[in-house]
Amino acid sequence: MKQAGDITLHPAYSCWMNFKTYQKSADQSIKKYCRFILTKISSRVVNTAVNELSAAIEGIYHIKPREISENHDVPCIELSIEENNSADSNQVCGFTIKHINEKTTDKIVISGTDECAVLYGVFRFIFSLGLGKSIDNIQTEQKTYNRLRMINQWDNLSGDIERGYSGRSIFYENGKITKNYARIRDYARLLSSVGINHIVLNNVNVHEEETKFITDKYLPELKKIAAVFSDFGIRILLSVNFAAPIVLGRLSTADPLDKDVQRFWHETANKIYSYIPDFAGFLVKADSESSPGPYTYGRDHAQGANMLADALRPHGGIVVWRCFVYNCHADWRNRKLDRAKAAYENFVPLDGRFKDNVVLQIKNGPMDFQIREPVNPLFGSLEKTNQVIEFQITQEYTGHQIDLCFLPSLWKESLDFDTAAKGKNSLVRDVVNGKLFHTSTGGIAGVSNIGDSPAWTGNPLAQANLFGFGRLSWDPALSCEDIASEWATLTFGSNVATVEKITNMLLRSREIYEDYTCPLGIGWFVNPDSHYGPNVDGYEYSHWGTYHYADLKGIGVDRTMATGTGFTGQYKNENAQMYEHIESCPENLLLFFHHMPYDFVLKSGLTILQHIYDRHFRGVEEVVELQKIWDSLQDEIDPDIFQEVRHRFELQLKNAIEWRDVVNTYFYRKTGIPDEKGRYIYP
Ligand code: GCV
Repeated sequence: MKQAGDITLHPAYSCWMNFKTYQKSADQSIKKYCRFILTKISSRVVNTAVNELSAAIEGIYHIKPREISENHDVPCIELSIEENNSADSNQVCGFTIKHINEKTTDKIVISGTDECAVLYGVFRFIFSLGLGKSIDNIQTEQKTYNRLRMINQWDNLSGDIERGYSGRSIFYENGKITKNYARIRDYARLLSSVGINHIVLNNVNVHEEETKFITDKYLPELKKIAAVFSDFGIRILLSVNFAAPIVLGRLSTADPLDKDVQRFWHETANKIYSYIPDFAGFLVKADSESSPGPYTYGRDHAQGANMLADALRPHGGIVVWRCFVYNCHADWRNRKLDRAKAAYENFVPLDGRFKDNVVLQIKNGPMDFQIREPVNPLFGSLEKTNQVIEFQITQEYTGHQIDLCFLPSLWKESLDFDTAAKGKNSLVRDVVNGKLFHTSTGGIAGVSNIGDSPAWTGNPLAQANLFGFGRLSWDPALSCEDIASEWATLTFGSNVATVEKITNMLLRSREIYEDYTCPLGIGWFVNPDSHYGPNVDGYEYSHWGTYHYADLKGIGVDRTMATGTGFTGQYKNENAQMYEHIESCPENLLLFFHHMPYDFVLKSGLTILQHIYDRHFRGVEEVVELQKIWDSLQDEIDPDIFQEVRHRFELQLKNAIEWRDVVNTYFYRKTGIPDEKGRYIYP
């Protein structure tokens, strides 16, 4: 029974599945099928599907459907597994929704390749009601693009979330695993509704106590959480500490070639599977930002990952091994050093050496989740290695869920990038799903943006990023427009003008954020540690020089083969040439690849300096516009959500003004070059 003050009553809690909103959109032509749910399958996930369907029908049409297992020739919704495919474990997960109307039969059939696919089909059907589809246009056939559609929680046992901006962890509290199963269940439901099928439950930075997650001390509790996710077709992984054999006090080494170390991991895997039979595997951050790894023992990352893979193999588990490995920063004394080159240099030599149950997890860009980066050149360069692309849903460098920043715009750019690895149309999305190089598995991973805030994501509009991540991981060919408008309709109802306004705000937001922060691909103007707000020279790794090399005359990093770090050479021919030359380098990445004089004239006819000034002014003006559009929606949006978002826009405007002032003043002081419009400092 829900009580007043119950967080589940908060208007933003149900996210894109608010059936009160759906009531207004749902088409009446479907109602007659909703009295009966016919299914002959009995499984936990299909039970979930039946329950979800019943709850939706009740919430939308106020009908309590009856579950039947025999066909009584009454209009109904039937759930089934497609017969030919159910035994084929390599079958790509997919579902169809059909309307069958012949002789005595008039029903909607939702059939899937397996039980999880049935659940996805049911959620899609429920979305269709929220989108106002009628019986005439409800039919669809969908197959997922990616086997791995994975969320990474950066939650710590303390209840803190690394780079979390939505409150505390829903999984951990004060050094304990919570028993917050109802909330965790609601999260599982949200994730499953957009097609997520894996979740890593703890931070990739594994601290001492979390290292014990793989022991009897924590496995009984983790097993319960795994069971909640399992009901929604989601398998769990754990981040593990490569040095666990030492930290747990069993051995004096973590050397992957040591027999005792290998035995330790085999025994550990056996133990984990005895608790959690559908455990999916390990996520590992090794030799990165103080995490231990195989380099300590003179071994390489293939040896490290394969040792863990061998331990998991008997149980069908995988090792997801991160490529975020670097050991240098910007250095004014040696400008040939380049952190951007590190992932490629560490991993390309190992291509072909990873076991087939190892998947490399590669950040979308070569640096670290900046507002604009080129695609990581590892994509297209690893031909014999399973890969997933890692995105950050949480807004570490993109506004902390205070500022509006619709990230599918950024992710699409990476997924649609043509690596040219096998000629034209060698898209990143086909590299990671395994199609291009015929690798056995792959997909998309995203660092979660949720916490215990009533709206899950702090800013209710940041829910669009979680939704968009799920939708893209299911189908990366979807357009940002479709994702944004679908989310807006499901969340706020089908009023066309409202949906258009919100869709528009979302689609513009990434560029607006870029305008008032770091234009032209330069990045790294942020405050140290927090990574929010401007501090042009302040990034924490600026001991030997800033990442932007701004001096009296110019700004940017020369990453060319001819005179710079040589990073451009990590791309395949056409792309290497495109980035190498100033004329062909996309302007929005110009300063990522080239050190340029401030008075260089861009295609717009403006100098770089003028462009930086103008964009910072424009960014602020655009935030004011976003505010106005939001204000115009006051009568359309739930008052609590409206005020919450309104408050965030006030903070965003403050932030944008600060960015404009700090950045423009910095360059004014630095360059002393007069601005043509006399606009160094605004009134
Ligand atoms: C989990 C960046 C972040 C760190 C994060 C790291 C990573 O450096 O600032 O908080 O650590 O990326 O992705 O491992």
